[in-house]
Amino acid sequence: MFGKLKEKLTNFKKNVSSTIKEKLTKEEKITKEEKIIEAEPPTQKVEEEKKSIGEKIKSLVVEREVTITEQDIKRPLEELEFALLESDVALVVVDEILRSVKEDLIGRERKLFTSTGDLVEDALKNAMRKVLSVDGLDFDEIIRTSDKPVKVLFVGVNGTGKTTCIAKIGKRLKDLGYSVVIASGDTYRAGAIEQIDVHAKRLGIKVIQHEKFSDPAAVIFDAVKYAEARHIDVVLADTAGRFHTNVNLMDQLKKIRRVIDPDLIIFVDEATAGNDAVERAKQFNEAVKIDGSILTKTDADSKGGAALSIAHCTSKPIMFLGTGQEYTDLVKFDPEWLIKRIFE
Ligand SMILES: Nc1nc2c(ncn2[C@@H]2O[C@H](COP(=O)(O)OP(=O)(O)OP(=O)(O)O)[C@@H](O)[C@H]2O)c(=O)[nH]1
Ligand SMILES: [Mg+2]
Repeated sequence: MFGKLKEKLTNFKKNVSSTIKEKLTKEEKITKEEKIIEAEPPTQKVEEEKKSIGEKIKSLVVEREVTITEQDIKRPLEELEFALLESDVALVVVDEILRSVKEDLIGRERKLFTSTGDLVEDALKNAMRKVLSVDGLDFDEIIRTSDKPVKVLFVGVNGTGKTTCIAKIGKRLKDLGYSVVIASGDTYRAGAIEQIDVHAKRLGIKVIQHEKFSDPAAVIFDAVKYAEARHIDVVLADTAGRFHTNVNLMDQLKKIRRVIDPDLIIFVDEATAGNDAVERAKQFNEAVKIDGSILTKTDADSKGGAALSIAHCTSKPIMFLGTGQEYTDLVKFDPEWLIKRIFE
């Protein structure tokens, strides 16, 4: 997960560290030269002096601090910018990360025994915290506090993992003690009704389904009525994959939203889609106003760009990450968890 991003950030750390090391060495050299000039007369003593000079310089420099200047990190920052763009991090997020890292590092005084790498890592982590943390709803809090049944609608383009997410979340909610019903709202794709049926049977969750090509709003409406009548806690509503460019299908989604009035609309996309996923999230947010995102297939994503960008670009939190094909491959999103993953 995020292997390439990790590698690129490590390079940035190395670059800044070596720049600062060079700077220190230069200063040490100057000190050394000063010391040699002082060392008079040029006898055998000078040789001894030279040998132990390293030790002496060390103690001199220990007291010294090296200040990181804008010039020191100019090149490494340019390389970082390129690396982040290459990792599919959205432009605004790249700018925000660079701004934050710069602000944190420039003017920082690095004592000899503090590692530059640690300083840089802290600055990067801090920048990531800023772009990953947005105000928003906590999934579990919504489920706990909303009037029942809580209606959750899953939207997104084709094949991103919506149905699998519903199964995973259905299991998670059941394990937490909630009762769940699934609305088979993808009445369009061949095999979609059967697919969710298989998941639901395995998990022991009731599914409400209609005929193929029937109105998805009607199916989801029925599922809500079913849940209301039986005091079921949560309705998880599947929808057919659709592109934000398809006006008719987006209108259909707006109709579903009108009819159902969901408590949560969750946009699902695959982390591997990078910038595309972020752009789509923005479009879906404009069309139906999403409450958060789920990024799937993070197990196959080495770039990490979508994970770093999607919350900042939609101002809506990432709620979960899909980390594989098993029902348990679902991680509740926490910026610290992701940051740890990137730097561990
Ligand atoms: N590796 C991996 N595969 C996943 C993950 N989530 C879903 N998948 C796979 O992605 C494929 C598509 O998943 P679906 O859940 O059918 O996607 P969908 O968005 O419902 O697709 P449509 O209904 O066709 O729009 C399936 O083969 C899933 O097993 C994940 O987190 N990791
Ligand atoms: Mg589906």
